[in-house]
Amino acid sequence: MARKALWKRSDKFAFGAWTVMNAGGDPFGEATRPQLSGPDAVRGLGERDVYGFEFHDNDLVPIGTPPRRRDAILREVRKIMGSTGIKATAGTTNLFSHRVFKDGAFTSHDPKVRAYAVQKAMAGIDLAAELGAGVYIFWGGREGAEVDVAKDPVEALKRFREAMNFLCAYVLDQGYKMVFSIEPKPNEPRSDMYLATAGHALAFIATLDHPDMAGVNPELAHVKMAGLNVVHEVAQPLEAGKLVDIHLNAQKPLRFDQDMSFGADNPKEALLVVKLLSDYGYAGTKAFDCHPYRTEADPWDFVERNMTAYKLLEAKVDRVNSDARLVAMLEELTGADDAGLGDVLLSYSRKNAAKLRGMKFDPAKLAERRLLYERIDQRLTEILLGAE
Ligand code: GCO
Ligand code: MN
Repeated sequence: MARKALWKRSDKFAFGAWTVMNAGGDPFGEATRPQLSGPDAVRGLGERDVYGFEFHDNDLVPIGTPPRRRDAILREVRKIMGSTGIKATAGTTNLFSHRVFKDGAFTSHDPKVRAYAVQKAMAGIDLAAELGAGVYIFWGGREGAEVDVAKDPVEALKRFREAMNFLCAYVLDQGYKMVFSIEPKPNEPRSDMYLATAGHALAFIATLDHPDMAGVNPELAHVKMAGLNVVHEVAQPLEAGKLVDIHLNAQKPLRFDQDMSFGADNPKEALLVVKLLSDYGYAGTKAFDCHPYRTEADPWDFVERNMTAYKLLEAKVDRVNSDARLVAMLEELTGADDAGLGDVLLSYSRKNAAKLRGMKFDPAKLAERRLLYERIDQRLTEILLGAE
């Protein structure tokens, strides 16, 4: 891309190393571009002023790597981090590729598989700590079912919780500065997965031994696969103080996991996600989890377009927030006259309840208030399309 880069490291963009390591293979066809190694992926991202990378244990250290080779890979990655300035922002465990996890990892029926999964996660956590990653992601890729009669979902959640509790205690015991992040997904690769949305994950986190140690990284494409609202999916953990990371991408609703670049499908929706993060001062990393089109020869245009899209949308958010017509319409909408209400709705007390009971309302009159949604939505569309 000839254009001057719009992003800076301080934007805190990250990419999964696996996004650029994706070589274009899909369930129907072979790879279409060369396979990058983990260190090469990190180097390529670092050279493009990306703030951070996220990684699975096996993106850097394949299963079965002897300890000396592992340490040599880590030295190489640290060197790349030093020379390019990129940081390791989040680690995670690959608990889905190996056939041992064909029926789940933490939720497998087989206690030996569960133990292997927890052992693998412990080693992944060590790796993440060694590289300085402050977030550790749990995406339950194989935690689900095709045959519900064969796996009790209550028991499965209990097993998931046992694993998370064990690993939280491990992190505390090691003295690592790390928070866990659950990444929800409704389906794919399993027919149905546990912890399908941010709401499921938040409810589950509240049941952990150390709920303060865990948050959520919603992924836009995941919730769209279920036909749900991406802005709401991000808002729920944000409002709960639990948004510890985010996976940005795009997806047409109700389809297979397309993992398209941020903004590629629905720019208005992408704009509203950026607006949410920016209006509420989200300070964590903004990670892109998608992959280049299979037709690409290398992943670098893909990397640049995702960050460029975010920055262009961010500039639009400033336009939206300072647009006099839009601001005036929103103020009219949200600044309803509450004279006489006082603090009656702020909290329950017998006094407030008595006051509320005695109030007179005229619902027909209240219903007369104009709600300029057509104009508001149109104004947003106009700003997005670059109209004056
Ligand atoms: C997917 C997921 C993964 C996870 C990754 C880290 O649908 O494949 O989004 O890419 O984000 O495994 O948890
Ligand atoms: Mn993801």
